[in-house]
Amino acid sequence: MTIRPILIHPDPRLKKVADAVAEVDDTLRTLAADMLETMYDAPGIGLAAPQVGVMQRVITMDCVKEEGEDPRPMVLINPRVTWASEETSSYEEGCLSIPEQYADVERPAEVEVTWMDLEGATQSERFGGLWATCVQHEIDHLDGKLFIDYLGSMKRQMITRKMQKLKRERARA
Ligand code: K1U
Ligand code: ZN
Repeated sequence: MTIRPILIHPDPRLKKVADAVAEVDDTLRTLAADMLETMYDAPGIGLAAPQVGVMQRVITMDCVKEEGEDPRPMVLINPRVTWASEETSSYEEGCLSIPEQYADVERPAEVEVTWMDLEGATQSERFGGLWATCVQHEIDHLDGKLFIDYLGSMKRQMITRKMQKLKRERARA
């Protein structure tokens, strides 16, 4: 397994719509394993394939927070929201592609998601709490959308400028 570099905003690949996966093969299994390792290493609770420069509809998640609770690594291929609650909830979101920036984002509090697993079987589950926030954040990545796109343009521009500066500094180091 390999830790892959995570793209930092602004990057054109983070604004593109990712392609649906046609079949699960060894390349996809390697991508999924690398994404889980990259996510845990970051550390993060989610990761979408475009964040590692792969334009395919694959996400990983593990939102287990409690110490002593078993981890729940999840790989979701071609995930789609099939139902969303009218009730919303607000969570202070972060993003591994926008380091050290956080903002409150309001989203449906519960969602039902259908996806293909690594065996090629269709799965469906209702998510709530942090899992619901995370799965929506990750599916947004597959559609070229970032959490800062929910903010006002002033705040978004300010964060984008900070990220441009961070990328310049990292390139010089
Ligand atoms: O997609 C990503 O960029 C990953 C992102 C997912 C996410 C976080 C918060 C709300 C919605 C989606 C992250 O994992 S940022 C890091 C983070 O939240 C975290 C890191 C370590 C422990 C706990 C949380
Ligand atoms: Zn993100």
